Amino acid sequence: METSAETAASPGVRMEEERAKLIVVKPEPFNAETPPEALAQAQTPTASFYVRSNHSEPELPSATHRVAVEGAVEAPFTLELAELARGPLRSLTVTLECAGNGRTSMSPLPEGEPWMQGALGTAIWKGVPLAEVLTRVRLRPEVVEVLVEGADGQGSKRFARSLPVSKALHPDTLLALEMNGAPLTRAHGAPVRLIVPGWYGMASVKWVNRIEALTRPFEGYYQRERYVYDSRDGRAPEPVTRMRVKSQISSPAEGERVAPGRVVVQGMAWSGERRVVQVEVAVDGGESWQPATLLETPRPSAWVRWAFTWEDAAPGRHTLRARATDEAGETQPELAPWNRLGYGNNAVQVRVVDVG
Ligand SMILES: Nc1nc2c(c(=O)[nH]1)N[C@H]1C(S)=C(S)[C@@H](COP(=O)(O)O)O[C@H]1N2
Ligand SMILES: [Mo]
Repeated sequence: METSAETAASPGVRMEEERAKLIVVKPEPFNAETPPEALAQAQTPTASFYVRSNHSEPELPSATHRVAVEGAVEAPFTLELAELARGPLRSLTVTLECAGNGRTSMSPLPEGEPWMQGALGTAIWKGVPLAEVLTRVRLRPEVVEVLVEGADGQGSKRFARSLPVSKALHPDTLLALEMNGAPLTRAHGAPVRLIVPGWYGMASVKWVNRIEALTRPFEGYYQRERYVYDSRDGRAPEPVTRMRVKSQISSPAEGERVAPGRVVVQGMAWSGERRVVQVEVAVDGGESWQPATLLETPRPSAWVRWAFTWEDAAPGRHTLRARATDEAGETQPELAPWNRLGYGNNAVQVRVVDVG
């Protein structure tokens, strides 16, 4: 491949431009939120899609990068990306939410990155089902989990996560090569990342380096010390897995002043691998919840957008709240269970709106 000085310089410039479209939470390792105006779109543009990285971003050579597939398998092999790109390829619209999204509204404030509500985004991911690769290596019957390791972090802090065999073999669990119709960017895991639809973002390992079939549950740092609900009440910490049912108001925006009369309230709602079946809106506190309209056919693992017409908004300050319910009947709580690391905050949010 030819690399001129000009093309070698442009990725850096592009990265600067892209980072300007995010709200920086930490410059290094780079962590940033999706800005509210980008969350108002059906799909989140890559340049505005939140970035959550526990370590500095590795720069992997996309042309020569390989993924070892090994462990308790009959036929281990080393996967070349060109081979992976030949498919079978699948494209899926998937919402990713960081488990720590909304942490700053938990009380007492837990430790961890101070995410507001922007560690969230929806993209179209294209890749090969992990199941294709696992079928090829032939898992031994005693395999209980599949470990996927990233190329970031050192020693025991190497970023690695395991999945139960059933989730690893699910046809929607992808080794993704593309995001929103273009090759993955470095920040989002180039050249190959896992996408685990319906689970909080930590499961979707970026910069995949190695895949290992395990005969015992994985006990690594990012499996046992992080991404666990530790309620500190003496019970064993529970692993963080699927995204809890949640909704968000995108319009009116925070601090926006709206004209009196008819106000269209819009937002989105999602719930792990489940479909959202209902969104309700309450104006001015209390228990008077009214149904919103779902604007799309709800799909599993992706947010659905909704709208609600607020008739006769009177001058003055008002509050708006949205509450989603999924097909299993699970509804957002007023207060999410507190936990030491501040994960899974799906509490109903309050939007304050000034009318007039
Ligand atoms: N290798 C690696 N993969 C990772 C992480 C990481 O730190 N290292 N962070 C995880 C977390 S916590 C989240 S929320 C998602 C974020 O994906 P994004 O940065 O593409 O939005 O990546 C996950 N995959
Ligand atoms: Mo995360």
